[in-house]
Amino acid sequence: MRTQVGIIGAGPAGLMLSHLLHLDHIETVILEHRSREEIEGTIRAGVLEHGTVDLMNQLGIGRRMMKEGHIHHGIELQFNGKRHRINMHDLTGGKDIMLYAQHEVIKDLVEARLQTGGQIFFNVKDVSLHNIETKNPYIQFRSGEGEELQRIYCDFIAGCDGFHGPSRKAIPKEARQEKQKIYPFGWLGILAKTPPVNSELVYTNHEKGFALLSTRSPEIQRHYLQVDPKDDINNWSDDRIWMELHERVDMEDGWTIKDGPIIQKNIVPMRSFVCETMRYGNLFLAGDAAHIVPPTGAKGLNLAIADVQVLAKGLHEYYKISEENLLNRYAEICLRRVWKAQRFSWWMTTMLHRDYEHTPYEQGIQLAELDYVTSSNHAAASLAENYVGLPLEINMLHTTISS
Ligand code: FAS
Ligand code: PHB
Repeated sequence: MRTQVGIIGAGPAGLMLSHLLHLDHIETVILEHRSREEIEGTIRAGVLEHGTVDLMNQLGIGRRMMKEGHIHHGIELQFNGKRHRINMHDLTGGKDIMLYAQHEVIKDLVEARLQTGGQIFFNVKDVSLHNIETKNPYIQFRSGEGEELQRIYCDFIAGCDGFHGPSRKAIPKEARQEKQKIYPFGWLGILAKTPPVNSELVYTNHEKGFALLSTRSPEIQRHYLQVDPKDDINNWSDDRIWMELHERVDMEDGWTIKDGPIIQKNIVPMRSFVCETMRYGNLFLAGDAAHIVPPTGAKGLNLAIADVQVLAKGLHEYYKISEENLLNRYAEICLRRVWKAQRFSWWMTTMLHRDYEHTPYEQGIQLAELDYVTSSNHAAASLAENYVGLPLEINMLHTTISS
């Protein structure tokens, strides 16, 4: 089998890349080791930057998002029992975010790919990458359990297989520049059948730990609690979860969180990770395969989408005008955005989570940071512009190349 771009992973990065290249008449094949139902049922991200929303609409795949998603103009920060609104819309000259679940984005992208003849192999096994240093790499895989090994020869391989996928590991260790920070806390996330608890997201710093109140629909809410990442979810009964949420987010003015049936709960660890070797030969890494941010800044999904826009443009110029400059600068261009998102996600995480190793002095600094961000328009504007999404360098690059 042969194609132009072999893509490993049908997450937001792999599916969006495949669709962008399809619209540019560049052939792709996606290999995904889970089933369609599984990838369309994975509960993860919930916040889309304005740039991601614009792209979905530009590509004609935003209809359901605009119908079922919720535009939010701001977020709220809560500490010392008081709420403070960050009016992102006004602070950024009219930019907003969209609450639309990642698995809904996946459904829209899979449908768009399959409706336009996209090739997605689900449930593949034993995926491995070969000859990635050469101009003729190939991906080996089985189309199912016990099936014979097959090869897809391609010009380029896009490793969009997340943090635990084979692509990054195919790059020799000595050639990989990896930088990481592991946080001493994790998130317990729940889906609950209750009405919305607030019109915007609420990020809470509390002495017992961080809490985040988010939403999915008028019937389903998404909330998170800071917990020990090594804790077992079975130690967390629904009653204990609600008791902890009430303690952290209920306010002195009598506001209290609405509780109800919890339909899903899990604990995820938190890390910041960057593999600066986003290109190795004809292998390109995108999304979580190359970088992980703690979800406090709501950046992971949006970074994955930003990476593949840069890659799609580089491949456009390679195939359409035999220009390799952008492909050669892929890692450099993506890493500028990745490191800014790393900084913002690390900053939001350290400002809002309780680190029990912190001295009373460090706790004082943390609260001063929150006080400054919620009382200075300049500081609030910096948070807002990062949260709604920084401008995509690629658009600025475009002008320079054509002029
Ligand atoms: P993904 O991990 O999504 O996709 C990789 C795909 O590759 C998967 O489908 C996987 O099955 C497949 N794959 C793996 N190994 C393979 C193999 N060997 N062969 C074939 N296929 C293989 N981000 C935000 O922007 N906003 C948020 O609000 C947010 N909240 C989050 C909350 C939680 C609890 C978590 C865990 C993450 C959150 N994120 C958030 C981050 C998250 O959304 C990721 O950044 C995003 O899924 C990255 O997309 P991809 O890079 O496409 O990787
Ligand atoms: C979510 O809705 O899942 C969500 C929102 C904001 C975050 C992380 C997750 O920072």
